[in-house]
Amino acid sequence: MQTSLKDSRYYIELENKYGAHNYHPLPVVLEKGKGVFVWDVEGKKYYDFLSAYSAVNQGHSHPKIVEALVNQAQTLSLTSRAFYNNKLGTYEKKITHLLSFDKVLPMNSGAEAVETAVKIARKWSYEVKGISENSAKIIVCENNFHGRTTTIVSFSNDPDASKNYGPFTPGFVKIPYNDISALEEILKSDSENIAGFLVEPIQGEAGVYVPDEGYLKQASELCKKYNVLFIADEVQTGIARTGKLIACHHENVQPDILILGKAISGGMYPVSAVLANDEIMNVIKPGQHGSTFGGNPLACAVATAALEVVEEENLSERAEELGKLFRAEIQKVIEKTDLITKVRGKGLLNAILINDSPESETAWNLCMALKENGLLAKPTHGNIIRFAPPLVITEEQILDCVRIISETVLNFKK
Ligand code: IF1
Repeated sequence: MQTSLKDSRYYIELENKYGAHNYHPLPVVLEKGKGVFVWDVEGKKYYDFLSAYSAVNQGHSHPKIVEALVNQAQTLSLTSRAFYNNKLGTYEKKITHLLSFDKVLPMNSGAEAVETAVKIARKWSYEVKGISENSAKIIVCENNFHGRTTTIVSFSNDPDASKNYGPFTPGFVKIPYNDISALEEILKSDSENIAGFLVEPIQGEAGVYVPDEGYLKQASELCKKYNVLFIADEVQTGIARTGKLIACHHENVQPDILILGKAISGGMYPVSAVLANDEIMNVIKPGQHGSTFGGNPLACAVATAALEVVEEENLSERAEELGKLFRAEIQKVIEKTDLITKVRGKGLLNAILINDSPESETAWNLCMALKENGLLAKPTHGNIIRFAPPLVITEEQILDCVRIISETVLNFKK
C-alpha cells in the first residue's frame, strides 16, 4: 500500500525548513479537531488536554461557532473602524452586560489587550488621578506572563521571554506574587506615582500557581484604598476556565480593568477585549487607540456565538464540578507513585508537579508517553505539566483521561 507521502515527518520537516524556530512543539501533527478530540495526520485520536492554552474552552469546531463564522464570512468580514458595522454594537452590549462593565475596547490578541490596558491605565493616571506625565508606574508580579510584545517582556523575569530584546520599556515595578504585604508596602510608599496593579488571578505559565484564598479580594481592596487600578489579566483564566465566568468572581472581585482573550472566540478567531467603566475607558478619545481588525464583524459574530455557548452549555459550572473530580482522582494517583508530588488548580485549569528538577527531561518524556497513550499535554516550566481540556468534556471522558494519566504514570520509567 502506498504510504501517505504527507505523514507527520513530512509536515515537521516543512515547518523546520520554512518556519521560524520560535517553538519546540511536541512531535505530533494535527489535522482535525472535534469537541475534546484532535486527530493527527496518521489518523490517531487524542484527548486535547491543552485546549490551545485555554483558547478552545468550547471544544474544537463547535458547530454553533463554526456556523456563525461561515455565515458572517460569507456576508461581511472586515470594514475597519473607519465605518460602523451592524455586529460590533450588539457584541459590545452583550459582553459588557455579561461582565458588568460600561464599555469594551475590542482588540485581537491577548498581548494587544494587555498593551491596551497598560495604555488606558497610564492615560487615566495622568488625566484623572493627576500623576505627572511620563512618571506613572504599574506594579506587576514576579513570574508573570502577559504576552510577548517588547513592552510586556520588559517586565518579564523569564530570560527566554526577554533576553536580548532590550532596551526595555520603563515604568514597571515587580513584586512577589501572592504577597499582600509586598503590595501594601509599595502602595504605602509610592501610590501617588502608581497607575495600576496588573495581575493574573492564577499564574498560568508560571505553573498554574493558585494564590491564597482572599489574595485577589485583599489586593483589589488595597488598590481601591490607594486609588490604583486593579487590572486583571484573564486571558487564560477567563471565559469559564476556572469554574466561574472570570476567575476574579471566585472572590467577588470586579476588576477596574478586565483583560480577556483566547476563549472569547472559542479558539475560532483572534479576539481579545479590554473592559472598564466610563470613568476609566473614556480617557480614550477618537484616534487615540485602535487596530485594523479590532472589533471586526467576523470577530464579533464569532465571539457572540462563543459566549452564548458558554452560557447555554453551563461551561463555568461544568469546569467547577469536573475540576474537583479531576483533582480528587489525580490525588489518588499521586498516592501510588513518587513521580508526581502535587496536583493544583481551579476549575479545569490544573497542573501536576513532577518529582524531578525543572532542568530534567522527565516532564517532557511523560508528555511523550501520554501522547502515545492518546492524551496531548505539554510541560510549562520544566517539571510542571498543565492539564486544561476543553470545558465541554464529560465526566466519563474526564475519568477516561484520569485512567490514561494513571496508567502512563504508573508504567513510566525515567
Ligand atoms: C505563547 C504561555 C500560556 C496569557 C496571559 C496574555 C497572553 C497570554 C495570562 C497573551 C498568552 C499563550 C501565549 C503562547 C502560549 C500561551 C502561554 F505559555 F506563553 F505563557 F497560556 F501560559 N496573558 N498565553 O497566558 O495572549 O498574545 O498569546 O493572544 O506565546 O507561547 P496572546
